[in-house]
Amino acid sequence: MAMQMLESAAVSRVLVVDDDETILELHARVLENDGHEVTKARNGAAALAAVASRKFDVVLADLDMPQLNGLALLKGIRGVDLDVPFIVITGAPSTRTAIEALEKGALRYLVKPVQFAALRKVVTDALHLHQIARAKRMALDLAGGEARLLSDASGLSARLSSALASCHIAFQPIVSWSGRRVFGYEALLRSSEPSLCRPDAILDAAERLGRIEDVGAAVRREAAAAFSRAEPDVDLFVNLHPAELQDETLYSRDNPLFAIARRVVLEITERASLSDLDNVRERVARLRALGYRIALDDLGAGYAGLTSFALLEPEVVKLDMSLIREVHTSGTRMTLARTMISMAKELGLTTIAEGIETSQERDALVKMGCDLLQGYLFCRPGPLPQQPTF
Ligand code: G
Ligand code: MN
Repeated sequence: MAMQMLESAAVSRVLVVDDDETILELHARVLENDGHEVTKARNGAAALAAVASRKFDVVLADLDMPQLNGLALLKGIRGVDLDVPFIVITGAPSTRTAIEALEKGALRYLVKPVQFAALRKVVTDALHLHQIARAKRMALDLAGGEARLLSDASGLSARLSSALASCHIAFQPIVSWSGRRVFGYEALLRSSEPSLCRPDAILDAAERLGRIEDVGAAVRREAAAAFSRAEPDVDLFVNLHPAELQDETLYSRDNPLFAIARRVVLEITERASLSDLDNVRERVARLRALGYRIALDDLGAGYAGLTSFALLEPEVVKLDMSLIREVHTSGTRMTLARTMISMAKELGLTTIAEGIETSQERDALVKMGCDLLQGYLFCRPGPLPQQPTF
């Protein structure tokens, strides 16, 4: 997208969608008289086809249409264009769907019969806002904030669906240093959707959309399928977002991980709060009864206090890589890591140190009594089978 294109709002292409032929012609005529280039679509499917073949500056769509209604159309359009302003026209202004359309990313809604002056003003305003949206995107592009490039809920939702459809699992070995062998693998979510390829971006989107359960289901499905290529005696470590504890399918025998539950350690991060979830202890007990073990992930990087220990009673703790980095030269980190490792041992917990990048970090941790190690020094996350270097 060239910068010059931003400055000229001269040629404006408007897509008008309505199943009512009379209104369609009327609205198109009004906008054409204002100099806009208008494309007419008589239903949602025709509108989607139009959007797929060319760019528009504004979409004006009826909300109540048979088959593909205005809301579904908005969602479809966000799959190909994240920024085009979408204006809905409704015959029933107070309906839930009109409000929902705004929540999903529609810019405005107009009530039938639409006053021509109002129609012309809304479209002109939308054209200006479209220029701003495009400029913002370029600015964000320059700044490199990929997660923020996603705009409204419909755009984000379309990208999340695409990310989950194209997701796969990368496996990173957790090694036993004394045994020079693989102890287990952490399953890490990856996706080929460019705007959402890192797990934190995917989770951020899923949190905003209330779709954490979709992410969990995809991870379990892909991890269980790919783990069949692992050695028979190693464990599988799977990250679990705390909100997934509310998802009944997690406890089901249809959970793809259920068949290997005794080999599965569910990692729950200390970074997210457990306090707004109900019955955490009871839910964790149900998971244990099914054979799963629990690891407290990112220890040392999340909430202070002992709530997570109290609620989860983990079998395993994973020291966050912020503590591991340069642990051999930083007196503070060394003291903290040593304390955590030896206290965990006293409590009968298994400790894993993650994010190890250098042999000095490795040697310092081994000396402190931590035998289970994970990090780029041994192996990058990737497809199975994996061959760490010792
Ligand atoms: O929060 P959690 O511990 O699940 O995150 C693990 C993440 O850390 C993964 O995305 C993985 O790719 C990354 N990772 C694994 N090993 C290393 C490492 O040695 N150094 C760094 N910087 N990142 C790592
Ligand atoms: Mn983890």
